[in-house]
Amino acid sequence: MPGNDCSNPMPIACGDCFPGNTYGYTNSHNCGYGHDGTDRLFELLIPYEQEVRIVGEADFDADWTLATVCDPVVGDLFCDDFGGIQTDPTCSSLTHNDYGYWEFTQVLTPGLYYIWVDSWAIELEGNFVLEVLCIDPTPTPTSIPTNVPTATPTATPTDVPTGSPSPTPTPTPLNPTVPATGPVGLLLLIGAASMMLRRRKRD
Ligand SMILES: [Ca+2]
Ligand SMILES: [Ca+2]
Ligand SMILES: [Ca+2]
Repeated sequence: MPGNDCSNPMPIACGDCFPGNTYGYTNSHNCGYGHDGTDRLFELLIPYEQEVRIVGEADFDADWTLATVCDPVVGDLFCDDFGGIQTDPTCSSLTHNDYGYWEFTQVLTPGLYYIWVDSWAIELEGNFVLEVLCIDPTPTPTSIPTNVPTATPTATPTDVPTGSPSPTPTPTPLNPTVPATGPVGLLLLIGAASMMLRRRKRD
């Protein structure tokens, strides 16, 4: 019978939501607390380190085991009657037994893990749902170096004209017919003109 004991565990993977039952299974495992009844075994492969959340519920008094080895008595990560915060698996429509649920979250290193859906007493069987959710580790943010000097843009050389420079234009005199007088010359002209006027008055 697939998943009855360590000779034939049933694979379950991250993201799986598995509805099943324990009818017809035998008692192959008891890690020490409850676990006296029939049980069903799943094998979970964790390919790389991630946070794994396992949610289970059953309509009978199911007990739960998570172990790093497949063994009739080992439940080194979890071995209990029920545990965690009761949560409905996403694919479940069961009404859970008050002692038949399990919620477990832990970061697991890569490897094979074994989940037993067990039962409290030998005569207990029933329906269960087991769901495995895995969350990839948050990437560690690479430290952003502060004060990174901004690269100074290299000056793009402008095109230097190769032709001969244009000749500097000769400034054109404003009024070439009038000789440059300057302030002194202007005073002399005024003086000469006034003298002529005076002479004319005398004549
Ligand atoms: Ca058992
Ligand atoms: Ca079994
Ligand atoms: Ca239980």
